Amino acid sequence: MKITDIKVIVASPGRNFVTVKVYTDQGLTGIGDGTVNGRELSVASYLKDHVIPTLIGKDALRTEDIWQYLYKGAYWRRGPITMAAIGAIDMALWDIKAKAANMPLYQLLGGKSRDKVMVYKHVGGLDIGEVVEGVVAMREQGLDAIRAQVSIPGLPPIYGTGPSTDQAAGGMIHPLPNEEVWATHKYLPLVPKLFEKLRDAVGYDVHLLHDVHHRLTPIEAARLGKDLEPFRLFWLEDAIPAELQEGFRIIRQHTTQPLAVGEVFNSIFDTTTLITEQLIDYIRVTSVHAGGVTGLKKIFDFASIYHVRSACHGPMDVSPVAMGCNIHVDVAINNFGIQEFSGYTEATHEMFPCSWSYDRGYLQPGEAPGHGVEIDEKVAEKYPYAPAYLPVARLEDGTLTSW
Ligand code: GCO
Ligand code: MG
Repeated sequence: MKITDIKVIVASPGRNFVTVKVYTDQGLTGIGDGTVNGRELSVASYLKDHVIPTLIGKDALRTEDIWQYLYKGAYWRRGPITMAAIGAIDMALWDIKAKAANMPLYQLLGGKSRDKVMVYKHVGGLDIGEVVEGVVAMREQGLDAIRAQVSIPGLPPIYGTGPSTDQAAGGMIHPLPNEEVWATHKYLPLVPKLFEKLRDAVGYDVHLLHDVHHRLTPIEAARLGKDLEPFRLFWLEDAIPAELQEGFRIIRQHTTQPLAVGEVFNSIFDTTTLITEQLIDYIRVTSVHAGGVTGLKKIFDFASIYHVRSACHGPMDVSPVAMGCNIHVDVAINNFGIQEFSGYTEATHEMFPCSWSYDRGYLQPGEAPGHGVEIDEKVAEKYPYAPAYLPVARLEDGTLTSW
Protein backbone atom coordinates (compact mmCIF):
# COMPACT_ATOMS: atom_id res chain seq x y z
CA MET A 1 0.00 0.00 0.00
CA LYS A 2 1.76 3.14 -1.24
CA ILE A 3 1.60 6.66 0.21
CA THR A 4 0.41 8.93 -2.60
CA ASP A 5 -0.01 12.28 -0.85
CA ILE A 6 0.13 13.94 2.57
CA LYS A 7 -1.72 17.12 3.46
CA VAL A 8 -1.05 19.44 6.44
CA ILE A 9 -4.07 21.23 7.92
CA VAL A 10 -3.58 24.01 10.51
CA ALA A 11 -6.80 25.24 12.12
CA SER A 12 -7.93 26.88 15.34
CA PRO A 13 -11.35 25.73 16.59
CA GLY A 14 -10.60 27.24 20.03
CA ARG A 15 -6.92 26.19 20.02
CA ASN A 16 -4.47 25.79 17.13
CA PHE A 17 -4.09 22.25 15.85
CA VAL A 18 -1.70 20.84 13.23
CA THR A 19 -3.15 17.75 11.55
CA VAL A 20 -1.71 15.58 8.78
CA LYS A 21 -3.78 13.51 6.41
CA VAL A 22 -2.03 10.63 4.63
CA TYR A 23 -3.49 9.27 1.37
CA THR A 24 -2.75 5.84 -0.12
CA ASP A 25 -3.16 4.19 -3.52
CA GLN A 26 -5.78 1.84 -2.02
CA GLY A 27 -8.11 4.66 -1.07
CA LEU A 28 -7.46 4.39 2.68
CA THR A 29 -6.54 7.60 4.51
CA GLY A 30 -5.30 8.24 8.04
CA ILE A 31 -4.81 11.35 10.18
CA GLY A 32 -2.30 12.36 12.85
CA ASP A 33 -1.74 15.23 15.31
CA GLY A 34 1.47 17.32 15.16
CA THR A 35 0.48 20.20 17.45
CA VAL A 36 3.15 21.92 19.55
CA ASN A 37 1.39 24.67 21.51
CA GLY A 38 2.78 28.09 20.53
CA ARG A 39 5.12 26.63 17.86
CA GLU A 40 2.52 25.16 15.48
CA LEU A 41 3.80 26.60 12.20
CA SER A 42 7.30 25.20 12.75
CA VAL A 43 5.89 21.66 12.76
CA ALA A 44 3.81 22.44 9.66
CA SER A 45 6.93 23.65 7.84
CA TYR A 46 9.06 20.71 9.06
CA LEU A 47 6.43 18.36 7.65
CA LYS A 48 5.81 20.17 4.37
CA ASP A 49 9.38 21.13 3.57
CA HIS A 50 11.34 18.16 4.88
CA VAL A 51 9.20 15.10 5.67
CA ILE A 52 6.39 14.78 3.13
CA PRO A 53 8.59 14.83 -0.02
CA THR A 54 10.61 11.88 1.35
CA LEU A 55 7.57 9.70 2.07
CA ILE A 56 5.68 9.73 -1.23
CA GLY A 57 5.75 6.22 -2.74
CA LYS A 58 6.76 4.50 0.52
CA ASP A 59 4.79 1.52 1.90
CA ALA A 60 2.23 2.95 4.36
CA LEU A 61 2.14 -0.28 6.37
CA ARG A 62 5.83 -0.14 7.38
CA THR A 63 5.17 1.97 10.49
CA GLU A 64 8.33 0.95 12.38
CA ASP A 65 10.62 1.40 9.38
CA ILE A 66 9.16 4.84 8.55
CA TRP A 67 9.50 5.86 12.22
CA GLN A 68 13.20 4.88 12.15
CA TYR A 69 13.66 6.49 8.72
CA LEU A 70 12.41 9.84 10.04
CA TYR A 71 14.18 9.52 13.42
CA LYS A 72 17.61 8.18 12.40
CA GLY A 73 17.46 9.46 8.84
CA ALA A 74 17.16 13.13 9.82
CA TYR A 75 20.56 12.92 11.55
CA TRP A 76 19.24 15.66 13.92
CA ARG A 77 17.44 13.43 16.41
CA ARG A 78 14.84 14.17 19.08
CA GLY A 79 13.46 17.64 19.92
CA PRO A 80 9.80 18.69 20.17
CA ILE A 81 9.32 19.80 16.55
CA THR A 82 10.97 16.73 15.01
CA MET A 83 9.18 14.31 17.32
CA ALA A 84 5.76 15.95 16.83
CA ALA A 85 6.23 15.71 13.06
CA ILE A 86 7.22 12.03 13.37
CA GLY A 87 4.31 11.55 15.78
CA ALA A 88 1.78 13.00 13.32
CA ILE A 89 2.91 10.71 10.49
CA ASP A 90 3.09 7.69 12.80
CA MET A 91 -0.49 8.17 14.10
CA ALA A 92 -1.79 8.49 10.54
CA LEU A 93 0.02 5.29 9.49
CA TRP A 94 -1.31 3.32 12.48
CA ASP A 95 -4.76 4.65 11.60
CA ILE A 96 -4.36 3.29 8.06
CA LYS A 97 -2.96 -0.03 9.25
CA ALA A 98 -5.85 -0.58 11.67
CA LYS A 99 -8.37 0.44 9.02
CA ALA A 100 -6.75 -2.04 6.62
CA ALA A 101 -7.12 -4.73 9.31
CA ASN A 102 -10.70 -3.54 9.88
CA MET A 103 -9.98 -3.33 13.62
CA PRO A 104 -9.85 -0.64 16.27
CA LEU A 105 -6.21 0.32 16.88
CA TYR A 106 -6.08 -1.16 20.39
CA GLN A 107 -6.46 -4.67 18.89
CA LEU A 108 -3.16 -4.21 17.06
CA LEU A 109 -1.48 -3.14 20.31
CA GLY A 110 -2.36 -6.34 22.16
CA GLY A 111 -6.10 -5.97 22.71
CA LYS A 112 -7.85 -4.61 25.79
CA SER A 113 -6.11 -4.92 29.17
CA ARG A 114 -8.94 -3.09 30.96
CA ASP A 115 -12.58 -2.16 30.47
CA LYS A 116 -12.26 1.61 30.75
CA VAL A 117 -9.65 4.35 31.07
CA MET A 118 -9.69 6.47 34.26
CA VAL A 119 -9.20 10.18 33.64
CA TYR A 120 -8.54 13.22 35.78
CA LYS A 121 -9.92 16.66 35.07
CA HIS A 122 -8.88 20.09 36.33
CA VAL A 123 -10.36 22.37 38.96
CA GLY A 124 -8.87 25.82 39.58
CA GLY A 125 -9.90 28.77 41.67
CA LEU A 126 -8.91 32.17 42.94
CA ASP A 127 -9.02 31.01 46.57
CA ILE A 128 -9.27 27.77 48.54
CA GLY A 129 -13.06 28.04 48.99
CA GLU A 130 -13.62 28.29 45.25
CA VAL A 131 -11.42 25.26 44.57
CA VAL A 132 -13.19 23.18 47.24
CA GLU A 133 -16.56 24.04 45.69
CA GLY A 134 -15.28 23.12 42.24
CA VAL A 135 -13.86 19.78 43.40
CA VAL A 136 -17.09 18.85 45.22
CA ALA A 137 -19.07 19.68 42.07
CA MET A 138 -16.73 17.66 39.88
CA ARG A 139 -16.92 14.70 42.24
CA GLU A 140 -20.69 14.82 41.80
CA GLN A 141 -20.16 14.55 38.04
CA GLY A 142 -18.61 11.13 38.66
CA LEU A 143 -14.88 11.94 38.58
CA ASP A 144 -12.69 9.57 40.60
CA ALA A 145 -9.57 11.71 40.05
CA ILE A 146 -9.33 15.51 40.16
CA ARG A 147 -6.42 17.95 39.77
CA ALA A 148 -6.68 21.01 42.06
CA GLN A 149 -4.86 24.32 41.60
CA VAL A 150 -5.24 27.62 43.49
CA SER A 151 -4.11 31.19 42.83
CA ILE A 152 -1.76 32.84 45.30
CA PRO A 153 -3.67 35.47 47.30
CA GLY A 154 -2.35 38.97 46.58
CA LEU A 155 -0.90 37.97 43.19
CA PRO A 156 -2.78 37.99 39.85
CA PRO A 157 -4.25 34.60 38.82
CA ILE A 158 -1.64 32.35 37.22
CA TYR A 159 -1.85 29.75 34.48
CA GLY A 160 -3.90 26.75 35.50
CA THR A 161 -5.79 28.43 38.32
CA GLY A 162 -8.19 30.79 36.54
CA PRO A 163 -11.91 30.14 36.25
CA SER A 164 -11.70 28.47 32.84
CA THR A 165 -9.43 25.60 33.88
CA ASP A 166 -11.85 23.04 32.57
CA GLN A 167 -10.70 24.28 29.18
CA ALA A 168 -7.05 23.92 30.26
CA ALA A 169 -6.45 27.56 31.15
CA GLY A 170 -8.11 28.93 28.01
CA GLY A 171 -8.13 32.39 29.57
CA MET A 172 -4.35 32.41 30.01
CA ILE A 173 -3.50 32.06 26.32
CA HIS A 174 -2.78 35.35 24.48
CA PRO A 175 -1.69 36.50 20.98
CA LEU A 176 1.64 37.40 22.63
CA PRO A 177 2.94 35.74 25.83
CA ASN A 178 1.32 37.13 28.96
CA GLU A 179 3.77 37.88 31.82
CA GLU A 180 2.75 36.26 35.11
CA VAL A 181 4.12 36.74 38.63
CA TRP A 182 5.44 33.91 40.79
CA ALA A 183 6.44 33.77 44.49
CA THR A 184 7.53 30.39 45.86
CA HIS A 185 7.50 31.44 49.53
CA LYS A 186 3.82 32.39 49.24
CA TYR A 187 2.90 29.22 47.32
CA LEU A 188 4.60 26.59 49.49
CA PRO A 189 2.52 27.02 52.68
CA LEU A 190 -0.69 27.53 50.68
CA VAL A 191 -0.88 24.16 48.88
CA PRO A 192 -0.99 21.91 51.99
CA LYS A 193 -3.80 24.14 53.34
CA LEU A 194 -5.71 23.62 50.09
CA PHE A 195 -5.40 19.83 50.29
CA GLU A 196 -6.31 19.74 53.97
CA LYS A 197 -9.58 21.52 53.14
CA LEU A 198 -10.15 19.29 50.14
CA ARG A 199 -9.74 16.10 52.17
CA ASP A 200 -12.14 17.51 54.79
CA ALA A 201 -14.69 18.11 52.02
CA VAL A 202 -14.37 14.99 49.85
CA GLY A 203 -12.60 12.42 52.01
CA TYR A 204 -10.01 9.92 50.89
CA ASP A 205 -11.99 7.86 48.33
CA VAL A 206 -11.15 10.26 45.52
CA HIS A 207 -7.72 10.70 43.90
CA LEU A 208 -6.43 14.26 44.23
CA LEU A 209 -3.58 15.56 42.05
CA HIS A 210 -1.54 18.76 41.89
CA ASP A 211 0.59 20.30 39.10
CA VAL A 212 3.56 22.48 40.14
CA HIS A 213 4.36 23.42 36.49
CA HIS A 214 8.14 23.09 37.00
CA ARG A 215 8.24 26.02 39.40
CA LEU A 216 10.33 24.71 42.36
CA THR A 217 13.90 23.70 43.12
CA PRO A 218 14.47 20.09 44.26
CA ILE A 219 14.74 20.94 47.94
CA GLU A 220 11.61 23.13 47.80
CA ALA A 221 9.77 20.28 46.08
CA ALA A 222 11.00 17.89 48.80
CA ARG A 223 9.54 20.22 51.45
CA LEU A 224 6.22 20.41 49.60
CA GLY A 225 6.11 16.63 49.16
CA LYS A 226 6.64 16.11 52.90
CA ASP A 227 3.98 18.68 53.82
CA LEU A 228 1.48 17.01 51.47
CA GLU A 229 2.04 13.45 52.73
CA PRO A 230 -0.88 13.44 55.22
CA PHE A 231 -3.27 14.27 52.36
CA ARG A 232 -2.17 11.29 50.23
CA LEU A 233 -2.07 12.89 46.80
CA PHE A 234 -2.24 10.61 43.75
CA TRP A 235 0.73 12.62 42.50
CA LEU A 236 2.73 15.80 42.56
CA GLU A 237 3.35 16.77 38.92
CA ASP A 238 6.31 18.59 37.35
CA ALA A 239 7.67 19.59 40.75
CA ILE A 240 10.93 20.84 39.23
CA PRO A 241 12.24 21.65 35.74
CA ALA A 242 12.98 18.14 34.49
CA GLU A 243 15.87 18.76 32.11
CA LEU A 244 18.17 17.78 34.98
CA GLN A 245 16.70 14.37 35.75
CA GLU A 246 19.08 13.93 38.70
CA GLY A 247 17.14 16.63 40.57
CA PHE A 248 14.49 14.04 41.33
CA ARG A 249 16.97 12.11 43.49
CA ILE A 250 16.82 14.91 46.05
CA ILE A 251 13.00 14.92 46.13
CA ARG A 252 12.90 11.13 46.38
CA GLN A 253 15.28 11.07 49.37
CA HIS A 254 12.84 13.12 51.41
CA THR A 255 9.29 12.13 50.60
CA THR A 256 7.01 9.18 49.79
CA GLN A 257 4.71 11.50 47.84
CA PRO A 258 4.23 9.85 44.37
CA LEU A 259 5.77 11.92 41.56
CA ALA A 260 4.81 12.49 37.92
CA VAL A 261 6.74 14.19 35.14
CA GLY A 262 7.25 14.14 31.38
CA GLU A 263 4.74 16.28 29.47
CA VAL A 264 7.59 18.21 27.82
CA PHE A 265 9.65 15.09 27.07
CA ASN A 266 9.84 13.81 23.53
CA SER A 267 12.06 10.75 23.63
CA ILE A 268 12.92 7.75 25.76
CA PHE A 269 16.32 9.34 26.40
CA ASP A 270 14.64 12.11 28.44
CA THR A 271 13.44 9.44 30.84
CA THR A 272 16.28 6.97 31.37
CA THR A 273 17.63 8.21 34.72
CA LEU A 274 14.15 8.89 36.05
CA ILE A 275 12.88 5.45 35.11
CA THR A 276 15.87 3.18 35.75
CA GLU A 277 16.48 4.74 39.17
CA GLN A 278 12.74 4.64 39.92
CA LEU A 279 12.74 8.33 40.77
CA ILE A 280 9.18 8.80 39.50
CA ASP A 281 5.90 6.88 39.64
CA TYR A 282 4.14 8.18 36.51
CA ILE A 283 5.55 9.10 33.11
CA ARG A 284 3.49 11.82 31.36
CA VAL A 285 4.58 11.56 27.72
CA THR A 286 1.82 11.76 25.12
CA SER A 287 1.51 10.41 21.58
CA VAL A 288 1.85 13.74 19.79
CA HIS A 289 5.00 14.92 21.56
CA ALA A 290 6.77 11.58 21.94
CA GLY A 291 6.81 10.26 18.38
CA GLY A 292 3.29 8.90 17.95
CA VAL A 293 1.94 5.50 18.89
CA THR A 294 5.32 3.89 18.14
CA GLY A 295 7.27 6.31 20.35
CA LEU A 296 4.75 6.17 23.18
CA LYS A 297 4.69 2.35 23.24
CA LYS A 298 8.49 2.19 23.38
CA ILE A 299 8.57 4.51 26.43
CA PHE A 300 5.70 2.82 28.29
CA ASP A 301 7.10 -0.67 27.69
CA PHE A 302 10.48 0.50 29.03
CA ALA A 303 8.76 2.12 32.05
CA SER A 304 6.83 -1.07 32.82
CA ILE A 305 10.05 -2.90 33.72
CA TYR A 306 10.69 -0.35 36.50
CA HIS A 307 7.18 -0.14 38.01
CA VAL A 308 6.53 3.25 36.43
CA ARG A 309 2.99 3.74 35.16
CA SER A 310 1.60 5.72 32.21
CA ALA A 311 -0.16 9.06 32.52
CA CYS A 312 -0.54 10.60 29.07
CA HIS A 313 -0.60 14.39 28.92
CA GLY A 314 -4.05 15.34 27.66
CA PRO A 315 -4.80 19.07 27.85
CA MET A 316 -6.85 20.93 25.26
CA ASP A 317 -3.81 21.54 23.07
CA VAL A 318 -3.33 17.79 22.54
CA SER A 319 -5.86 17.36 19.72
CA PRO A 320 -8.69 14.78 19.74
CA VAL A 321 -6.58 12.77 17.26
CA ALA A 322 -3.68 12.34 19.69
CA MET A 323 -6.21 11.85 22.49
CA GLY A 324 -7.71 8.98 20.48
CA CYS A 325 -4.28 7.38 20.03
CA ASN A 326 -3.55 7.82 23.75
CA ILE A 327 -6.81 6.07 24.67
CA HIS A 328 -6.02 3.08 22.43
CA VAL A 329 -2.58 2.75 24.05
CA ASP A 330 -4.04 3.33 27.56
CA VAL A 331 -6.54 0.54 27.18
CA ALA A 332 -3.99 -1.91 25.76
CA ILE A 333 -0.91 -1.61 27.99
CA ASN A 334 -0.58 -3.35 31.34
CA ASN A 335 1.13 -0.45 33.17
CA PHE A 336 -1.61 2.13 32.62
CA GLY A 337 -1.87 4.72 35.40
CA ILE A 338 -4.28 7.50 34.44
CA GLN A 339 -5.20 9.71 31.47
CA GLU A 340 -5.46 13.52 31.68
CA PHE A 341 -8.58 14.86 29.98
CA SER A 342 -9.48 18.56 29.87
CA GLY A 343 -12.30 18.32 27.35
CA TYR A 344 -12.60 20.33 24.13
CA THR A 345 -14.61 23.21 22.70
CA GLU A 346 -17.71 22.34 20.69
CA ALA A 347 -16.02 23.63 17.55
CA THR A 348 -13.13 21.20 18.15
CA HIS A 349 -15.55 18.28 18.38
CA GLU A 350 -17.30 19.49 15.22
CA MET A 351 -13.96 19.55 13.38
CA PHE A 352 -12.84 16.11 14.67
CA PRO A 353 -15.73 13.62 14.66
CA CYS A 354 -14.54 10.72 16.79
CA SER A 355 -15.52 7.31 18.02
CA TRP A 356 -13.85 7.60 21.45
CA SER A 357 -16.19 8.73 24.18
CA TYR A 358 -16.17 10.17 27.70
CA ASP A 359 -18.61 9.29 30.45
CA ARG A 360 -18.45 10.15 34.16
CA GLY A 361 -14.69 10.10 34.64
CA TYR A 362 -13.81 7.35 32.16
CA LEU A 363 -12.90 7.15 28.47
CA GLN A 364 -13.60 4.41 25.92
CA PRO A 365 -11.70 3.99 22.63
CA GLY A 366 -14.76 2.95 20.60
CA GLU A 367 -14.89 0.18 18.01
CA ALA A 368 -14.41 2.07 14.73
CA PRO A 369 -11.55 0.70 12.60
CA GLY A 370 -8.37 2.79 13.00
CA HIS A 371 -7.91 5.24 15.86
CA GLY A 372 -11.46 6.36 15.26
CA VAL A 373 -10.90 10.09 14.70
CA GLU A 374 -11.57 11.88 11.40
CA ILE A 375 -11.20 15.51 10.31
CA ASP A 376 -13.96 17.60 8.70
CA GLU A 377 -11.94 19.84 6.41
CA LYS A 378 -14.90 22.11 5.64
CA VAL A 379 -15.20 22.88 9.35
CA ALA A 380 -11.41 23.38 9.60
CA GLU A 381 -11.62 26.09 6.92
CA LYS A 382 -13.92 28.12 9.17
CA TYR A 383 -11.21 28.37 11.88
CA PRO A 384 -7.93 29.72 10.47
CA TYR A 385 -4.68 29.69 12.47
CA ALA A 386 -4.51 32.45 15.10
CA PRO A 387 -1.24 33.23 16.96
CA ALA A 388 -1.55 32.08 20.58
CA TYR A 389 1.12 31.75 23.24
CA LEU A 390 1.54 30.26 26.67
CA PRO A 391 2.53 32.76 29.38
CA VAL A 392 5.99 33.43 30.76
CA ALA A 393 6.61 33.90 34.49
CA ARG A 394 8.69 36.40 36.46
CA LEU A 395 9.52 36.65 40.13
CA GLU A 396 8.20 39.71 41.95
CA ASP A 397 11.52 41.51 41.27
CA GLY A 398 11.25 40.84 37.53
CA THR A 399 13.57 37.81 37.21
CA LEU A 400 12.41 35.37 34.54
CA THR A 401 11.60 31.99 36.06
CA SER A 402 10.30 28.51 35.13
CA TRP A 403 6.60 27.86 35.28
C1 GCO B 1 -1.09 19.91 32.00
C2 GCO B 1 -0.26 21.00 31.52
C3 GCO B 1 -0.76 21.87 30.43
C4 GCO B 1 0.39 22.47 29.69
C5 GCO B 1 0.05 22.82 28.29
C6 GCO B 1 1.22 23.35 27.51
O1 GCO B 1 -0.70 19.27 32.95
O2 GCO B 1 -2.11 19.68 31.38
O3 GCO B 1 0.71 21.42 32.38
O4 GCO B 1 -1.67 22.80 30.89
O5 GCO B 1 0.88 23.57 30.36
O6 GCO B 1 -0.47 21.71 27.67
O7 GCO B 1 0.90 23.46 26.17
MG1 MG C 1 1.17 19.67 33.64
